[in-house]
Amino acid sequence: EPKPERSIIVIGAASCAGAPDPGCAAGPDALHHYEVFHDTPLQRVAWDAILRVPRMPPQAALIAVSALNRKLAEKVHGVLDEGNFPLVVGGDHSCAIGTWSGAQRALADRGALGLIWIDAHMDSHTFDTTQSGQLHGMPVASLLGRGHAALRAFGPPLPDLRPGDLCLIGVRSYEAGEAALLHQLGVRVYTMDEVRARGLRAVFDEALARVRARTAGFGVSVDLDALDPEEEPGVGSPVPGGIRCAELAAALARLRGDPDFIAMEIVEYNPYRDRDRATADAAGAFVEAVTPLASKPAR
Ligand code: EXY
Ligand code: MN
Ligand code: MN
Ligand code: MN
Repeated sequence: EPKPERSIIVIGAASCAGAPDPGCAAGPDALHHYEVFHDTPLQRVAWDAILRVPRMPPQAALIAVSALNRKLAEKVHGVLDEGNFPLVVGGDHSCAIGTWSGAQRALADRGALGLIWIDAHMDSHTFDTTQSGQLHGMPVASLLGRGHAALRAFGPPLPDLRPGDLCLIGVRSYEAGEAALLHQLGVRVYTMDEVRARGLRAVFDEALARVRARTAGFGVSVDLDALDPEEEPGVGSPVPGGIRCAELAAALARLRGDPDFIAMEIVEYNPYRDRDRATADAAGAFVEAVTPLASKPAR
């Protein structure tokens, strides 16, 4: 008989330890308060990690973020092993190390993980190239195996994310060091200029083909600062220009129910910078886009 519909299990990662701006630690609570996700059989809020200490010195942040990501990886792995769909809600983007390590661990014996990373930034700094020292600028380098040892030092060694299984979409703010790393590794970066020239749909379809080609499953990491801060200002690191919410929601809706689409992440929501809940509404549109239609909650 048909497989039972997967439940979306919302996992809060309320941490700002990887970012200069503490506002995003309130992200999960605010989105839950705004009823962006619903307590229905298809959407359950399962776990909320709190790490609300802003502006830690780098060494302390490293320890704190690594501890949070260890728990987050276990949580994501468990949700996938139950046959459900983890939706991680940040918090700053350093939580991605936990989210996608957990996904890799769940896939381990079946194959590699593919990842589409939607972001105004590259998040690909190492400790050698970063200028800010902020950990939310490093998760991609870490997942590619170039991160600080302390960020990956949990559980049995994981395979690195393979450069050919990763695509970035929406990039319009980065530094030379991280661009050089992605270029050297051959990671496909679809800049915001390319998205504007070709349209998000064409870029998204091409990225999908890439992250599916040689993997056992793939995920999507949505940094809300990929959107246009004119429309959705509620993020920690806004950059002018950006992806239109409706276009991204339409792209995500095409993934609904796709068995190879195994997890999603929505991060960097800063409620204190939001205006008329526009950014919270965008996050809600992305959650709805991937939520199975059966028993859709009445809004
Ligand atoms: N590239 C800059 C840095 O490394 O500090 C800005 C990083 C912003 C990261 C946000 C989560 O995308
Ligand atoms: Mn990011
Ligand atoms: Mn397992
Ligand atoms: Mn970003």
